[in-house]
This record gives sequence, C-alpha cells and structure tokens, in this order.
Amino acid sequence: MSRVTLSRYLIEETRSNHTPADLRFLIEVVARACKEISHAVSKGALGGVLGSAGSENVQGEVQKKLDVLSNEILLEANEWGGHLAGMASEEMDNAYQIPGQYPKGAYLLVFDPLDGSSNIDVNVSVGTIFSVLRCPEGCDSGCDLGEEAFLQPGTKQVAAGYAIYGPQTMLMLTLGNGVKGFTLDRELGSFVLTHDDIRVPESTAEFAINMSNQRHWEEPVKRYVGELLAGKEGPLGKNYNMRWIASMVADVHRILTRGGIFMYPWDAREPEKAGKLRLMYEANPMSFIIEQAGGAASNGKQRILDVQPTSLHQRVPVFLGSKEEVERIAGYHQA
Ligand code: AHM
Ligand code: MG
Repeated sequence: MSRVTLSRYLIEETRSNHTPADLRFLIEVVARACKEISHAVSKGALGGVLGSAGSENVQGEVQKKLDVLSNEILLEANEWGGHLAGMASEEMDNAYQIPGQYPKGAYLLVFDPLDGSSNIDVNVSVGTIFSVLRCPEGCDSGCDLGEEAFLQPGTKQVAAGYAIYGPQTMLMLTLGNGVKGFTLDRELGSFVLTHDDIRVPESTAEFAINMSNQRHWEEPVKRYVGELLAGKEGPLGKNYNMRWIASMVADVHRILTRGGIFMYPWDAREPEKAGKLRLMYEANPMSFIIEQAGGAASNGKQRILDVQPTSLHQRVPVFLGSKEEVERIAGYHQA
C-alpha cells in the first residue's frame, strides 16, 4: 500500500471540500518550518544552538537560543505565502504584521515556537504548538492588525496541531474532524501518516502534574490529587501512576497515545496569574486536539475552548485528557 504523506492527506481533504486550498497551503508551510526546527533541535551542541539567548520574552522568561531561532523560522516561512493576515507568538510582545511587500490572506497563525524549552539543554522532548484562526472581516485588507483580531475563543480554531521533537519527530494535526498523527521520515523529508483516528481512552490510571507545587494549590486540586495518591485504598479505588515531563507537548502526546490527565492549575506562587500556561498558544490548540480525540479540557470552571480571551498572552489553569478524570476534577471545583 502506498504511503500517505501529509501533502496527500491535505490534498484529499481539499478534494472532499473539507479544507480550503489556502488552509492546506498554510499547514504545509507550518509543517515545513517544523521540519527545519526539528533539524536545528537535533543538532544540539554541534549546531551551537543550546543555552540562553541572553534575552527575555514578554512574560519575563529567559529565552533560549532555540526559542528565538524557532520563532524566526516560523515567521520567515509563513510571512510571504499570502495565506495569513498576521501571526502571534508566545515569544513576541505584539501581533506580527505581514510585511507590506507580501499579499495578505484570510487566516491568523498563533504559536508557541518551542514549548518545554527548559528541556532543551538536557536533551528531553520539546515541540512546536500552533493554532489557526480565521481573520475577522475587514482585517485582511491593508490595515495594521491589532491584538483584538486574535481574541477569539478556541471554538473558532479551524486547525491546530503540534510537532514533537523526540526520539521521532511527529506532527499531530486536527482540522476539526478527528486527529491524525504523522511521523517524519528523515530520508524522504516527508511527514507520513502513521496514526489514523487517534482516540484518548475515556478512563485512565495515570496523571501528570508538577507535584512540587502541591502546597500552593487550591482545595479542589489538593483533594483530587490526594485521592489519586491514596490509590486502591482511597475513594477512587484504584492505583494511579504519575508522569511529569515538563514539556506540555510530550505530556499531551503521551495522553493521546495511552490516556491520562494533564494538570497545570492556578497556584499561589504568583496569585495574580491565572496559571502558567497560555490560553492562545498552549491551552486552546491542545484542548482542540484533545477534544477532537474524544477527551475533554477544562479550566476547572468551564470548557477551555469556550473561554473568551481578553489579551494575547493570557494564562489559564489547564486540566485536560481522559474525559472521566477531567469531569471529576471539574466537578470538585463546583462542589
Ligand atoms: P514554555 O512554553 O516556556 O516552555 O513553558 C511551558 C511549559 C510546558 O511545556 C510545561 O507543561 C510546563 O511549562 C512545565 O512547567 P514547570 O517547569 O513549572 O513544571
Ligand atoms: Mg510553551
């Protein structure tokens, strides 16, 4: 049987009228940029790409050289093709304007160019997360694009995905009709469909959270994790295993593969911040993927995809993965 590459999959999606041709082109360009980032990540010390860039991003976090490089790769790959009205990135203060010499298109691209970047220097999986929105009417013409154009709830995403740079480089993608997984064939230079119709098991016995913050959590999270730790003897009546990679892409990828619940709750270390993870760059695209795979995603109080963003770099508590467990922790927030 012939192999289905990402390009062929996208062309078939266009033929069946599910994916407009310009969206197909956009996804192809993002995938090409991810290949380039994958290449840079894999060179490590040989490419001189490890370590800090000596700068900070808008959230006051130290930028790694690969954060900066990955951001540039995505901007350069996507600015000229005529499919975008603008871009926004976790690593940039403001929305990125498409340079005047290039045509503009109908979509907005939002990304975390290198998620989990604290893992780069220790050679643990990192990734690129992206989300595609439609540009509101009138914003794709000549005018400068403001932040407001991006402030759309996650339900408005037309596509989302992530690339994981691990033992294999993979691209996981949703166009709103399920989730497909593609593995990079390094000899061919193509992403090949290897995981059709990915489903998150409804129930699970595995959880992911940074336990070192336990004393700073709110009561519902303390209660829930306490019950998970109590195992068979506790109210949930079964033993749970724990994993925490500190790369959202890697933790979510495991959950898509074998189930589980991922949590990054609000905590009292920086009480004015709603959480650590960002709504637009991390929570929304991952929630879209997880829901499309049959899982659930909540901020404890509501479905993440329903949250109306008020600013580009907004943060949000995140509970996502197997439905049964996400519903349980959301229920504890209501109790
Ligand atoms: P980053 O986008 O700056 O890399 O931060 C996001 C990452 C997530 O990938 C991961 O889930 C989380 O931060 C880990 O945080 P912590 O180090 O607090 O456990
Ligand atoms: Mg991130």
